[in-house]
Amino acid sequence: MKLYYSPGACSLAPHIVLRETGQAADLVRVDLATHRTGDGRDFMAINPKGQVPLLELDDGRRLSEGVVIAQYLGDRVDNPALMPRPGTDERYRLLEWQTFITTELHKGFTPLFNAALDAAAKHVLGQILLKKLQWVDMQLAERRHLLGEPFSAADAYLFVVCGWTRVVGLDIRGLRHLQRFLADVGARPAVREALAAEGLPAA
Ligand SMILES: N[C@@H](CCC(=O)N[C@@H](CS)C(=O)NCC(=O)O)C(=O)O
Repeated sequence: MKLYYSPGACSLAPHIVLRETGQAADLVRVDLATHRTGDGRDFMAINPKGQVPLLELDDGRRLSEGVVIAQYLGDRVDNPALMPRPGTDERYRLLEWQTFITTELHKGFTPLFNAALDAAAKHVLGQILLKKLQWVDMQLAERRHLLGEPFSAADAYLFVVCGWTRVVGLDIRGLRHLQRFLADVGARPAVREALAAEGLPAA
């Protein structure tokens, strides 16, 4: 398999799932500004959406959308903590969290990276995002990870999007349950390996 990624982007979430489940894939770096891959190919010809992550299977089929890629990778191995089995209550809880993270958090961050948006607009959008992160912080007061005790694919995704707060200057230092969660997840060997493989500092 090949995982197309950009360092620290949302592709880091399925990358963590790969390593947590001990599966191998070649990492292909993509420059999102030029849409060129590290080996000089036109990424738009590979994924016309122009977005990472993209997973290329050994038979050449390609899968986009990070939440789906994480589920695909999780379903290939027997690890019901990381990826609960289809049809179980835990699986629906996982989907609930992945959907919340992708629609409410991930896409809430996207305009904050947009250089064309002015500071006032970014402040308003940042405060909306902060309210959602405060709610997540409250959820983590009662549980170690999003689904309870075990680490799941949703935790990998939350870890990645929260890392962007530092880049966009959103102050979440006061969210102590979330801080504990981020330190905890950042210390996982698979997470450290994924960060190092993308050339990123440890969390
Ligand atoms: N719906 C997609 C969104 C992926 C996405 O937003 N990827 C960003 C990086 S985090 C990207 O590739 N941005 C470049 C672009 O949109 O041109 C998913 O969840 O996988």
